Amino acid sequence: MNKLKNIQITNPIYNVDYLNGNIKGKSIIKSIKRLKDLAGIFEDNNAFLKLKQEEIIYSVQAILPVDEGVEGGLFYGKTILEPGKVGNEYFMTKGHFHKKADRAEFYWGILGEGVLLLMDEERNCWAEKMFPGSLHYINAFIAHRTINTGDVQLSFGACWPSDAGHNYQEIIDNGFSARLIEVNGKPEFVSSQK
Ligand code: S6P
Ligand code: ZN
Repeated sequence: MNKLKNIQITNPIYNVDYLNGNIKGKSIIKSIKRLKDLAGIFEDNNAFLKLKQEEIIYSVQAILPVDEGVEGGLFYGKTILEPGKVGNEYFMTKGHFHKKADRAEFYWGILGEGVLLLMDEERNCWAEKMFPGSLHYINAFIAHRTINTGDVQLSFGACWPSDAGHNYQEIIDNGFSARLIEVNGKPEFVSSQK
């Protein structure tokens, strides 16, 4: 047996804190969405305007090991979505199709409880429950949005192809065809024109 002294065992470039999903390591990017960045996505605009526009609704940490748009790489992210409502509609992410619409994605629940709202290109919606340990395969051509239905932060992880990109415009223009609102303390879907 020949000893291979030139192969070192090094520490990984990235680490994940398994208690809260926080990512640690080189060049991790962070983006924040405040209420004012979500204008037009909630149904009740009067209720929207009464809330503090600077309030942080969600933040995303992400590892982008290759440039956005490069084919063959993967991105890894963690989102924290605050609890709260605009009128009776739960706080939610903007939601998107992928720009390269044939790209899929994984989500997994880390902390809190919520709902993953999914919609196909014919605007049919369905939803999956999110909780610590839930795992969600988001197929290609499916729009995805997360909704915090709990009283504490909803944290979840995501992994998606580096060339997927984001098509937010379709959702800004037409929304999802369903909205999740609180009725008698419980989440209920209602139809949405936008
Ligand atoms: C990226 C992945 C997530 C979301 C994040 C915020 O493909 O789906 O990291 O970007 O949860 O949601 P949104 O809809 O504002 O991008
Ligand atoms: Zn996505």
